[in-house]
This record gives sequence, structure tokens and C-alpha cells, in this order.
Amino acid sequence: MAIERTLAIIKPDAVEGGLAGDILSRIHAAKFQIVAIKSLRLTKTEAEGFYAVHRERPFFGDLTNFMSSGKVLVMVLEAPGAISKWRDTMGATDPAKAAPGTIRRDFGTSIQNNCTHGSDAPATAAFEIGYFFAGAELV
Ligand code: 3AN
Repeated sequence: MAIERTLAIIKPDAVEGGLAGDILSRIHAAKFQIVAIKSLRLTKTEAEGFYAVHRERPFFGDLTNFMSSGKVLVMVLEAPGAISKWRDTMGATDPAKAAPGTIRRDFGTSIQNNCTHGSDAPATAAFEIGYFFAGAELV
């Protein structure tokens, strides 16, 4: 399987809830390499730009308010098949529907407050990685 990179975010609910260490442990256990990582707080405008694909969805305002409500950890994960592998590690968007043992099932509290983000396709990963990281941060 080809080596891929994906953009992962530990969302404000998880950072504020003290879950970042547990989630990083899961990333380590799943044998991802963390190529780059940074802590930041998104502005509302930055959150809107990141989630622009969802701007027509009814939850767009709530989602971007939530994502700009506190610190996040953004990171680039690398592994064979990293995009689908990270989505499998996170579990389904709705924690109630996520498989046992996944991050969202174990730590998420709602479809919005679901602890983590992951790119859903190669083109999305390229856009999302470029949104947060310059080339020199990814060597
Ligand atoms: P995923 O993050 O699993 O790829 P998307 O891309 O469909 O899910 O949704 C992006 C984010 O929007 C989700 N992580 C979640 O926080 C939020 N979201 C998705 N669907 C809903 C919904 N029905 N109500 C509220 N928030 C939602």
C-alpha cells in the first residue's frame, strides 16, 4: 500500500477535555509517523475557510463556532494508506455509530464534538495539509 499523508486535528472538545495525550497514544499505537504538529487557535474566518466545502450545510455556523472556540492540535500523519487508516482509527462521524475501540466512540460526545478530524480523500488531504503547513515544515 502506498505511503500517504493525511491532515488530522485534535478538536477543541478533546484539547479542553484533556484527551490530547490519549489520542496521541492511539496515533502512536496505530504506527503513524507524525510528520509535523502544531497547537493553534483558529479564528472564525480560518475555520470557515477550512470547512468551506460544508458552507451550505445547516451545521456550518455551529461547526465553525466550535472549531474556533479553543485550541486545537493540527498534525500531518504518514503511513501506508494513511487517509483511510486514520478515518478507521477515528471511527464514524457520529460517536454513537462509531465502532468499539475507535477514538470517536471512546471519547466523542456528539456528532459535532467528535474529538478529531481527518481528511477524506487525497485531494482533500493536499488542500488541508497546505492550509496549515508550509513545505519547509514537512520535510
Ligand atoms: P467527518 O469529519 O467524519 O469527515 P464530515 O466531513 O461530514 O465528517 O463533517 C465535518 C464535521 O462537521 C464533523 N467532524 C462534525 O464535527 C460536523 N458535522 C457533521 N455532520 C454534522 C451534523 N449533522 N450536525 C452537526 N455537526 C456535524
